[in-house]
Amino acid sequence: MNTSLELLASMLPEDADAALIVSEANRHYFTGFASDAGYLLVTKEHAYLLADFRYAEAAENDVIGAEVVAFKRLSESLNELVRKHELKKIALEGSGFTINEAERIEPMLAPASVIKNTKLDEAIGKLRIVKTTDEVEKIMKAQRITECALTETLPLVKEGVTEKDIALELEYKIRKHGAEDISFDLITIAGAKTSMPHGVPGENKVKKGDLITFDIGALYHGYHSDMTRTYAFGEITEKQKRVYQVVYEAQQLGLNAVRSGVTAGDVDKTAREYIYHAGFEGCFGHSTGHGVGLDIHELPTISTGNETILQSGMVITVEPGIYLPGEFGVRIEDTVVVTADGYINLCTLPKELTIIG
Ligand SMILES: [Mn+2]
Repeated sequence: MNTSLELLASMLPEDADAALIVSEANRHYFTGFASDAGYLLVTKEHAYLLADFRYAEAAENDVIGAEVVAFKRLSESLNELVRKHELKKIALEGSGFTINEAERIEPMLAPASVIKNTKLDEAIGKLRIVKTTDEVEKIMKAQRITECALTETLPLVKEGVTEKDIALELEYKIRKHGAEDISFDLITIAGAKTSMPHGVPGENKVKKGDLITFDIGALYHGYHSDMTRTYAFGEITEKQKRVYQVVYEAQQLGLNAVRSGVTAGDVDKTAREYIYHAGFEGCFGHSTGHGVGLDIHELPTISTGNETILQSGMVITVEPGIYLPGEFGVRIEDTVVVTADGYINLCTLPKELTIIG
């Protein structure tokens, strides 16, 4: 077994003698192997990655720390392993199995019974919440790719270009720079649409006086990056400038609050209160941030009252915003690694109000 599998084996919920994992992110996390389908069975001493014909050869090449079982009939292979290791209770990955899949898999594990609760997921969550150096490097690489792509795309943003054009150009450049995919559907929105935190790029054309929001990221070796910048296209109003300044300061204050030992809620509170006290209560309706890794949104959530204590090695975003429906919105987001006395910012593009076009 590799280190992460050994840790999981030592953290199995006390009543379980094995775990069955199905989600793509967790299979990837524990075996280093990315695939659309498969099952990972982890006992206290052994780990098996069960792959069907489509993935068996690639799995043999890439899986680290688990024995690859190329199965023809899942029920037969699973049952063989249950009997070989005399398994009695197998914890299912609650967030990975749908109810239907759990119903289907349960009889395949007989005579072992299954445990369906949140304990296994909590154990895995504890492992994944702190990133290894290798994971941080992949997120950083994804971020570098994103920054190159954005830097090359900004000069192409001209009056009359559509939001969709910008998104497509960015996606092309992100992939061209070596990402296997974009991190999520890129958000490149302009003008009044920026008041929608997750607006979808459409046929809306960029015009002078718009704010343009770029919430973008790349996927690199399974790891996501996440960054938001809001730029002014041409001259903007005093009100737009003021809102930008408040978000800019709130984001910096939020970052300043980050260090190991503080709670996630503390970081949220710092950014949120600044925005509310500046007169924008009710205009910041989402959490201040979230963890980033094999999933774009992971633990810890940087939200109101969350008492999760930040630890060195966590990778989180700090992304406050102000949204004025029908007018405009501003969000600024960095992804940072938590350290003992602060953070390392993985995002290096400037945040001072910048006029493009
Ligand atoms: Mn984000």
